[in-house]
Amino acid sequence: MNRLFVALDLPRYAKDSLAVMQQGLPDARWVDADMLHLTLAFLGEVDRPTFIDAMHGLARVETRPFDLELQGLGFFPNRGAVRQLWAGVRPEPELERLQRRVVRALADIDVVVEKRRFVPHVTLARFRVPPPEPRLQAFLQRHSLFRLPPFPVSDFHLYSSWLGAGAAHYEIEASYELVPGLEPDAAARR
Ligand code: 2AM
Repeated sequence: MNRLFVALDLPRYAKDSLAVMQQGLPDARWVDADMLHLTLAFLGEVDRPTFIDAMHGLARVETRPFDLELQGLGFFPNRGAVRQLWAGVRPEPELERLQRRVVRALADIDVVVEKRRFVPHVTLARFRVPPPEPRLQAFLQRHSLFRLPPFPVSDFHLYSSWLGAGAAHYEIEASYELVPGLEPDAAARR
């Protein structure tokens, strides 16, 4: 069995800029800078034939390259004890379209991913014990203006995830180019 997910990788400067923020919250399990990514779909544990089907199915996803801008911070859940801290994304229709097509391509091979609304984010830290409220507020205030220059997204990846004793380790299994020059109207119909 393989634990799989589909995600965007981030350029080096974005990972490095996010890593600068990864301090100042007690009991945070910070995601290793090299592992930072934006998840489009989580497949979970799948068997080998499904893995192969997913690899081929994702190759049929067609969307145009786009620019992505990371901005703002948020938490999951947004009410109650904080479990996850993340960097947000400026709304980008092409990203939403890509995510829908990835989910559809997976549905075509009978892989059903979570039905929850897509909230694009880059997880920075997870918490077993939520940080004290004043520390959280101080952290938010310090980074209230967080925003990175946009960067081009020209591909997405199928990742496998290895949960060891320490932090999770992710590996790219397959990569898929986004296709420039797709007619906006034709793209919108799909
Ligand atoms: P995250 O982006 O919110 O951290 C590998 O675990 C990736 O798949 C992580 O980026 C994680 O989300 C995402 N993911 C989505 N749903 C998940 C789930 N139910 N269990 C574990 N990871 C999930």
